[in-house]
Amino acid sequence: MSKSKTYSIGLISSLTGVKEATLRKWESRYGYPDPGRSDSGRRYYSQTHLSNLISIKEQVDTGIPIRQAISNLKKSIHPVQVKDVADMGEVKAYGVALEALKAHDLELCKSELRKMLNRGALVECVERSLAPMMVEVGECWYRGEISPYQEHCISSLLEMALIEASLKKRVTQRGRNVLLTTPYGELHTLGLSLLEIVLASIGARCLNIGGGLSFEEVSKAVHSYSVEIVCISVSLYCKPRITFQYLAELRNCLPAQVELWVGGQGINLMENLPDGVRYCTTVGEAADLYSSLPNSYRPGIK
Ligand code: B12
Repeated sequence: MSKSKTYSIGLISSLTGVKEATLRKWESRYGYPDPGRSDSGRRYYSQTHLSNLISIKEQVDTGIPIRQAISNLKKSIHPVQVKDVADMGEVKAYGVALEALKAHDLELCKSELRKMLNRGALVECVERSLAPMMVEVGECWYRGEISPYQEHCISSLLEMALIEASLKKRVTQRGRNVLLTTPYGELHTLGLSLLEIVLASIGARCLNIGGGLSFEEVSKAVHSYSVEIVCISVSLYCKPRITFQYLAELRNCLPAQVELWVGGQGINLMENLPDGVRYCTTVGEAADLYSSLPNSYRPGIK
């Protein structure tokens, strides 16, 4: 049977900044969060719990009493589309790569990444193997199975494997100009690289400017390269309120005809998005959207 992505109480506490004891207290006093229990009685939390708890914590931080924050949540219809990060029951393709990383066998790790990228459809590989693998890397670090330097190693091995694969799979890029970046100060750029390889494979002319630039810089790049679509990747590191502000300001700087798409796990933590910003739950969805844009939509390309 397939099983959705779940989080332990420790990981939930680290991701939300709410102490484990406080989570248990809220549960017994206010009935929320309402985690599932494993056979051995350990609490496990869903992606929905994670996004709701981030929202509760934000409200509490602004002085709203916890009882009210929880009742607000129960009353509200949560507009965020919560997706399961991966169907962990089926995702096995990256197992060897992770074991090789843990055993310091970087050659094996590298060749496994290459194999994954050469096997089957690219979108499937990204969505079912590579992105879930990186999420699992985070959990391995959390459980103390790998050190931060190993997280850095696998990130750069994956970047290299993606570059190699995109050189091999190169198709003629006659499509739209797409700029890829992350919000200001955000250095989690692998989501961009994964999106880039998929969009480039269907002809998009991708300009991946990496992460951490201000929206003024992004906006300058958009003008200089006649960009038609701006893609922003938002990781769990991004604070929802700051990301909202960034996206709203960026939207304001961009010409109206330029599409602004967002994706990444961090979007699941946001209650809403500014007007004119489109959420793509997966790289596959972005590829479909890209292919469905009307031809008449295109502004002049340099
Ligand atoms: C790899 C990694 C790093 C690497 C990043 C390397 C790189 N080049 O990206 C390194 C080691 C550098 C790093 C640094 C840090 N990290 Co880090 N990192 C991770 C890790 C393990 C994986 C991130 C990742 O690549 N995810 C996979 C992405 C690709 O998946 P995804 O978001 O679901 O995206 C998919 C789709 O949504 C789509 N997509 C993504 N974006 C977009 C955009 C559009 C438009 C579309 C259409 C689609 C799309 O494509 C993907 C494929 O399907 C996460 C763990 C986690 N659970 O995320 C921690 C994590 C994000 N990091 C974390 C932290 C704390 C840090 C550091 C602060 C650590 C430190 N003390 O220095 C720094 C922060 C750096 C910064 N300023 O940004 C925390 C954040 C928690 C928090 N609430 O703050 C996490 C969650 C780890 C944890 N469990 O605590 N990190």
